[in-house]
Amino acid sequence: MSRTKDIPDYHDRNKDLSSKTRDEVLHRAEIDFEKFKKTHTFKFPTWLYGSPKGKLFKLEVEDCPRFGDEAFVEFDSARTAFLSVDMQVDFCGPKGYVDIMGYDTGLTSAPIKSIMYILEIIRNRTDIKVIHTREGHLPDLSDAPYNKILRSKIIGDGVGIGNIPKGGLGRLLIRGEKNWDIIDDVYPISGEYIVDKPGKGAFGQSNLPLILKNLGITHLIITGITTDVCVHTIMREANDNGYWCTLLKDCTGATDYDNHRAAIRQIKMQGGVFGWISDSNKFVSAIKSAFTNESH
Ligand code: C5J
Repeated sequence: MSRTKDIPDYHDRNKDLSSKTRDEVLHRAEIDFEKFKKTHTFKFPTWLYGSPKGKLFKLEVEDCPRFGDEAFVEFDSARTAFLSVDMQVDFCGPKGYVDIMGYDTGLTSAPIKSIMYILEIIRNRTDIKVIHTREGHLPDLSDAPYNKILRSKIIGDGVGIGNIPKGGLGRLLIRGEKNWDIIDDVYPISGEYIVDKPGKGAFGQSNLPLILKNLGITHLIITGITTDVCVHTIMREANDNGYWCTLLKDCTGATDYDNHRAAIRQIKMQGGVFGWISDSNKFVSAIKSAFTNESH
């Protein structure tokens, strides 16, 4: 890829790391490994990102590095984003896409209360950035792969992406329709970011990477639906791009409970193959002790 002096390289997501020598990175990994053995904490890497700009908070994570172990992750609040993935009527409401496919929206709406609780704390007490995503397509479906259109029509018994179900609010998964929008309970407020994406992931075909980079984000708290599809895809993409990801397990849900549990378990493998698992109570405790010195 050619670069000019005047054009910033927005795609260089590992700029911080690439400015270090390989020897330095390997040396730091040795130091941080020794620190982890003593503290069971993934310290915020100031050598990589610089001094904290907000408050440091320390979150307990589950089953790390092995099942049954307990560890902690340090976050700089100013470099942390809270992601609420696809909390749309289409995925958790009546006559939405998931409902029309015949799945139990009781499972996908289960995390709403926990997400509301966390959002209130973040909005009122912290400088953590909030980013919402929405999955959806252009009205002419020009951004929808044919395989997705066809499969959705088959599973919906003739009513798929772009169709209006009987008694429904609008065309399934189409941008601008009521069913496509985020549910009122967790609707974005002024100052928060909304990312629209045609796919399950958000790093290939949306402006999420640019927003994260421009905000200087290093760590993500991930919530939303569904655990095994969009949430997992985004977490995997973010992890591959160097973001430190933590999923709050009670703030997510899937169309099948076993899939939800398996998706959580997959993340814990290999010492945290895509990041870490925590929950809303642990997160609120961490925030409260960092921002107000009161315990949960
Ligand atoms: C799905 C999503 N399940 N938001 N989308 O198709 O997880």
